Amino acid sequence: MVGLNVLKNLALVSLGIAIVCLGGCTERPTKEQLEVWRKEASDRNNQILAEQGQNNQQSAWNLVIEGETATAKPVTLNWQQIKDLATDNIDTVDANNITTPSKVFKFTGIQVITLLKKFGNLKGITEITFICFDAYQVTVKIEDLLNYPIILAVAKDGQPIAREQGGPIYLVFPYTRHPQIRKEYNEGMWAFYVTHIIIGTEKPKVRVGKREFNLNDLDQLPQVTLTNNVGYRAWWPSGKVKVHGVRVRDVLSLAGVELTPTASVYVRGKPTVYHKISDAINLPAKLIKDCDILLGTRWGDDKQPILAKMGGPITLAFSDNCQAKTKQLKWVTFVEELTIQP
Ligand SMILES: Nc1nc2c(c(=O)[nH]1)N[C@H]1C(S)=C(S)[C@@H](COP(=O)(O)O)O[C@H]1N2
Ligand SMILES: [Mo]
Repeated sequence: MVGLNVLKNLALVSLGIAIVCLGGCTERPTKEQLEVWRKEASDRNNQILAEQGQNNQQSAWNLVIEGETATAKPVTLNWQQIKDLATDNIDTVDANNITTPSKVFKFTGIQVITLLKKFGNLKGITEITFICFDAYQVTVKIEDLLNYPIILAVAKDGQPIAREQGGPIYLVFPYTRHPQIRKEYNEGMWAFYVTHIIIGTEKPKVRVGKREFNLNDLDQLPQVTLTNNVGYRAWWPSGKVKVHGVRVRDVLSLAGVELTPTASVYVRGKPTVYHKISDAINLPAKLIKDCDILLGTRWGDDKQPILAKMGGPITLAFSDNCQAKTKQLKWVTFVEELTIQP
């Protein structure tokens, strides 16, 4: 899976080169230019491979617990702390084991409800969202976490869980003992490489340099609505939806940032993948100037908050007015910060 991502990214790098010249180039690139591009692609490739190496280190894995009612600061558990808490066992089939679907494994991990009670406050909360390394996310009802031993597993039959089997932290549902939960939680809910647990939905907040803006601050800026298909897989209704929010351009002005023509803005969301150079969403100054790129804060006709199960409270959204230029870019979930690259 990770290997495939690398290939996809590499493919995009070379595609990028091709696309640049399809419509726009009047002259063919020089040999020197081609060599520069080749070197850029190769450097980037090496960087991606180095990062993959780091990410595969189970001992470097953290689990963050935060949200609406989490303790004042997010809790970050390191691998040792996670292992010390992993004392719950459940015997179940593995929904993603296609070759031997009825084989029962012993999964060892931490019951989610135990973690939540220890590090959070569940008052008024109905849902918990799990964010994965690759920006995949799933949401589970508190009620079900209370009724069934749903665990974050770190071992399978006594062995660490391999990355391609969902490790190092894999969300496991007790299918064998409670087959009825299959209906609500299918194999797609078995989240691989979990990195964050979000209790309810956080309050909207975005940092730009030393400034931090809350929803009230963002609401002072011109409000924009776009109607579009959502650029990622999560709970959203299918088809076109309204996303309301503010332009990245206006948020930068509010922070007093003036972009030079060669600058770009890196949109940092919670999922780890957006912190990796290979998948980081980096918006060139020209794109920010020419296109409506939004920090979405509400959605739908009645301007509902964007819940965690939808990647909220703040999500990056591209308007159709720049479709050709932004088609390759992913919407970013759980946006927390804009950083400027001069
Ligand atoms: N982190 C992460 N977990 C995930 C997914 C994913 O893309 N990322 N896909 C889900 C889905 S839809 C299924 S069917 C199973 C198996 O996904 P795979 O076929 O992409 O391996 O994992 C689930 N868990
Ligand atoms: Mo799936």
